[in-house]
Amino acid sequence: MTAQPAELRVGIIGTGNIGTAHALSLTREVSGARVTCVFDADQARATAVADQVGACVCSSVTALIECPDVDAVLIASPDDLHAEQALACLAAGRPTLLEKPLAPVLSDAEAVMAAEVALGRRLITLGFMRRFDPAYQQMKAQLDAGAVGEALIVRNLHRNTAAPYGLRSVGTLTNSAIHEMDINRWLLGQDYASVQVILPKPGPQTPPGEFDPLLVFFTTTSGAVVEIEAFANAWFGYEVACQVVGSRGQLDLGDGSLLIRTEERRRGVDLPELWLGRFGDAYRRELQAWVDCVRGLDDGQGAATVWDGLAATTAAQAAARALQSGSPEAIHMPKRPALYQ
Ligand code: ISE
Repeated sequence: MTAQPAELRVGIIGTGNIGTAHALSLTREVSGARVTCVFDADQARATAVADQVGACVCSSVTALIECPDVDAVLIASPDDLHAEQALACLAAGRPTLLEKPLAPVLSDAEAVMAAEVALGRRLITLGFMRRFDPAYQQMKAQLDAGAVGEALIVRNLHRNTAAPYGLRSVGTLTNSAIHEMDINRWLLGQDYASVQVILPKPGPQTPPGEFDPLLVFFTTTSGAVVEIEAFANAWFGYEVACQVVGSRGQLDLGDGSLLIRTEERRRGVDLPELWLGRFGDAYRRELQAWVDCVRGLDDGQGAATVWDGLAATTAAQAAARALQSGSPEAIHMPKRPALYQ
């Protein structure tokens, strides 16, 4: 019987909602790994998580990345810190699971990709966890098998109960709808060619000068249209749905159990308040796949790479331009480096 590789010692940067969820999942659900160090700018929050999982608290991001008791790093910090922390992990040669987005700003995303290409090996996995959601995986399998013919239209719905982290309109694109920008590339196996943003009537919770909900329309390189309703302050529950209209049929993914969704009247089951309710299994499967890959037990196929992160940020930035300009914006992807073929 071949010897199992040593248990993976994981350091976690960021102990907010998702960082805490990952720490508990790695400790209680995922095999082959344990959390040895955590860091958060809020030391009290870091200490509370460390106490729950039996880890130490590092005094800085650098101390965690360089800690001799850390083999791999999970970055769950605020979006605008992702690029610099990913660069530090690459410099230290640390395998890294980086929560989405790669970076809100395209130049930062490009800098991370340039550093990983220069290193000559893929160390970073992007945390686009919907790729591990069984329902999305079934939808992709049906599409790949031609069950509904060629995809013509994809309609996505992504509602939050309240704007996470106080996101404003552009943040809804670079932090929230970026899930749809990745998962639709993955579902269809295509890149985007253009994007346009339509502004519906703002909802009652929309801050002055902001736009919520947003309707985002991408065209793909094959001419399919990908529509995203991104509603950050929906207040009637967290919900993600996806409908593919094909040349010979239709696929529907979603909770599907609610027929009336207003706060006064509900039929079916209550919707979760947060994404952890809908995608808890996807996050756990994503973590297990990452741990198995870093330990050499899995080839990591299917997980999002830095290239996927760059493609999503490219799409989000083009959508942000379209939001500002009110006109369609072309999308041009750079040449795909051999490291990501
Ligand atoms: C959050 O950061 C997530 O990743 C959730 O999956 C998403 O639904 C939410 O809109 C984001 O803000």
